Amino acid sequence: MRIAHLADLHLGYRAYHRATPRGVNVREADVADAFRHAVAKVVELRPDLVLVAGDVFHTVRPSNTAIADAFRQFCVLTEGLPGVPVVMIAGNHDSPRSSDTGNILALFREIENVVVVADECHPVRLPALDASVLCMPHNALAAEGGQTVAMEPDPKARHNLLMLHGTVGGAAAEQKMRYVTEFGGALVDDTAIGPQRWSYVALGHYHIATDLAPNMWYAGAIERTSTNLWYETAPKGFVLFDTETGTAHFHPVPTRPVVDLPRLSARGLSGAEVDEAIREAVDGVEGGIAGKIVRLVVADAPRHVVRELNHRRIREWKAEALHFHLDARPPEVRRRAASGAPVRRQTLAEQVESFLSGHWTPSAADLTRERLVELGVDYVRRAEEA
Ligand SMILES: [Mn+2]
Repeated sequence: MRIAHLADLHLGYRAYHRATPRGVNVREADVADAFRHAVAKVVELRPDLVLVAGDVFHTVRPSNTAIADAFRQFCVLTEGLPGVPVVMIAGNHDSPRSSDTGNILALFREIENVVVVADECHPVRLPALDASVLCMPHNALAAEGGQTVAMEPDPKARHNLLMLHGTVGGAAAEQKMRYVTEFGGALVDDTAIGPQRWSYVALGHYHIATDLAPNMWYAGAIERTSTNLWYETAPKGFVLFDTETGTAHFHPVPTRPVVDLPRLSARGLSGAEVDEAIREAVDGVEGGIAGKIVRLVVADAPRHVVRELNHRRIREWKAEALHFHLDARPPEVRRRAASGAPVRRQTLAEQVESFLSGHWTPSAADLTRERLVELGVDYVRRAEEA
């Protein structure tokens, strides 16, 4: 049996306030394009089963464009693969906290051969394939009170598959995963999974395609939509696993180029010299920066040097790229008061709190400042702990 395993589609993801000629956010269109390519490739590969391991949508309330597009593509997928089951679970991004919100993925139940498991863990039996897929969506794993879910293969099925959306812990994960986790995921230990008991384990949540065992993969996202975009240097795509040979093949899909330029140091340089170093870095990008997502970290850049930079030129690069992030960072100094007593620098959480409480103006009327401060500080603390 050949299984196409996709995850973390994040349809409806938006960033950078740029629109296509049709008025769609450029990154939303990128993600939709990546999905279209993935669907076309899956159809071409003719698998026996398609698994989608959560975060089909980026939010619990995606735009109408994203919903319509997703519906159309799942129809293309199922019409291109007559009789092939498509089993999907919900991830943390598309699982509402309150059950009365209702899950948008339920819509896909209207498509023939699509099975959606949004809230509770249960096996999906596929008699035609003599297979059983134990589905563990985010809400079931993250349920309050630490509900323990038995992860047991079905002894009556020839092929037992496990599909879950969450962070897998254990020796292989510690060695292979480049960043600790996406926020908001449930944690599952790999010893609880026991990959040797399953024909295949399809994971979702971590956005970089990673094999935690020969038959246990994170398929990774199809575009760069994680909170750690700059870590996602590896190609995006999906996994095709063959249960007969026990082998997996990663199939990349085209994505928008992301360029994280080598970090510069402005130590001891004048504004004009830093300008020149930036220009060299930008000119060195093969094929130019047009339409790309670009970051350049300039370390040890004091405020007066940043002020002196050629901002007109920087604005031109910002206009040319889809996103040009000139990340100028001040020198790390231990400031001391006149008395010589050390002055404690504000922690990042304190800086976030004071910025959001005072300097920042809410960008939308329905934002609650207190809630935002609370979330901002919480995210920073969690990142520091991680
Ligand atoms: Mn995700």
